[in-house]
Amino acid sequence: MKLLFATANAHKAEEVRAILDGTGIELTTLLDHPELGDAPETGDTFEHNALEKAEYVFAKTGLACIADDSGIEVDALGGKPGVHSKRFSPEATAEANNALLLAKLDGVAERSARFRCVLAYVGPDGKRTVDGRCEGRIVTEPRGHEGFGYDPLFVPDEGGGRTMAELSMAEKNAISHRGRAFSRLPEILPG
Ligand code: ITT
Repeated sequence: MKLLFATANAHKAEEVRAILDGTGIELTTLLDHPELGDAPETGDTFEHNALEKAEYVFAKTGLACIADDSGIEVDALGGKPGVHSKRFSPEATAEANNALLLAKLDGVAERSARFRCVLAYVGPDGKRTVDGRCEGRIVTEPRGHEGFGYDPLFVPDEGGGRTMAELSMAEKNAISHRGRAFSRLPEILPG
């Protein structure tokens, strides 16, 4: 089956291709289709934004589409940055986002957090979502060079004390919010 994944994030696409390896599902992404432009994400929830991205691309192509909206929720910050994870800092780079998060948690002992991912399918037969999460905590110094985004700051409960950025992609996919959401992809595909 062919699916158009409404993402322009090359790291996400690489992770998801690895998760779906061997399933017979073939993905193209917005990086393969620059003519489709950027998918909008204007909502206050992961679910709204995941559906919005997939609906945008489905409306333009008529093809079966999926999208993932994801981010990190930090309990001491009332769940921020959440849906605004990508643009947490004015610079909106991973380095600046991570530096801002560490600054906001300076001296804070309660460092629990979670990654969340909502995966949406939109196709000729309708629209459906599933989600995945990964619980953990924020460290005080970045560690590791794998992955992307907030991975160097996040120690998953199941990672043996390593940050997400110290896990291989296969190890990350086995426990991550995205790995968990995409393991449920068959639930939302046409029967
Ligand atoms: P698309 O919308 O094009 O898919 P994006 O990067 O904008 O790509 P999101 O809107 O879902 O994706 O924002 C997710 C942000 O949350 C992302 O830019 C990272 O800052 C963070 N994030 C999400 N998943 C992550 C992961 O697995 N590891 C580290 N950071 C992650």
